[in-house]
Amino acid sequence: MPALQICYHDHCFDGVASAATFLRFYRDKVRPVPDPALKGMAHKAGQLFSEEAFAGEENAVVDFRFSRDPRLTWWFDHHQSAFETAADEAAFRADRTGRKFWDPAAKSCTRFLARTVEAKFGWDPSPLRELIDWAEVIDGALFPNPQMAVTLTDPPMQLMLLIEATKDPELCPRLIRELSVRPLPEILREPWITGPLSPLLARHHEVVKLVTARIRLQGGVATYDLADLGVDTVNKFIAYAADESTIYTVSVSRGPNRSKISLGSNPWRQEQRRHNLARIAERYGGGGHPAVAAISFPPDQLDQARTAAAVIADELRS
Ligand SMILES: [Mn+2]
Repeated sequence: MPALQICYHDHCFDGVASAATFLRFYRDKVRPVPDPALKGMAHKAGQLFSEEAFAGEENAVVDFRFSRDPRLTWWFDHHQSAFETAADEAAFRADRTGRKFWDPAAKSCTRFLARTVEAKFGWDPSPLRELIDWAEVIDGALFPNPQMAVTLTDPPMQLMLLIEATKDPELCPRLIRELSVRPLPEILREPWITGPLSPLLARHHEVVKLVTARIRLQGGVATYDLADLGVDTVNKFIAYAADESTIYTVSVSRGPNRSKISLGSNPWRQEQRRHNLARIAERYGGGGHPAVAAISFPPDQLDQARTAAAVIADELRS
């Protein structure tokens, strides 16, 4: 049994950064575990936590949903849709361990976690400063303009792409271990990062062109369907870079494990957002944040996903 197991939001910069930050904190302030187990978690239709999710002596979940399982000992999240049921939320509210934390107003789980354990346990976040700051920028979409989020000229933005697009199951766990002990800029120069990045960057620039060509903008809502591409995650900002008058995006994609609707709102036009996207997604069993959310369908229910996407796009136009 591993002394510590960390479940984190997989293929997400904030999920990876939260896991690295938690690992550093845990070793600095709780106990120096040599070899934690790291488990990437994905949203999907149906049961999220398998039996192996809580296989450690201590089990942490970061940037991902709450679980009532008594084996869960640490939890940090900032998703509005953190609780699958009212009973889960009641269990969180009744928790007296002082080790489970939720702030749906936090821009990133990473900075929320860092400032929480700094205040409650006297942890020093300064060795991970760059990582924490970039997680806040990326997960909070605090970019100065949509071009920065689409051209990916900054190395940490390229790392975001690598984390989102990699098919190597060892890459995120390795990153978490390295980011917990070394500064971000140093890791960004490593060949095991720059090597796999170059084909992904080339592919990214192709996808940007392809998505831009497919976008249909109507009534402030950009819709596009990428189900034929077989990609689970596509850069969220392409539509805003393509036409800055876009207020919402509704896209359909299909990865190996799910068909997915992604809902977004223009970070540079939040004053025009009239809908809570997490609430809309929750009606279909999905979730997220007021400004960005997603709905997972079983992989064979692409038609249902497309129908629901059309209904939601109409609702956002009204
Ligand atoms: Mn997050």
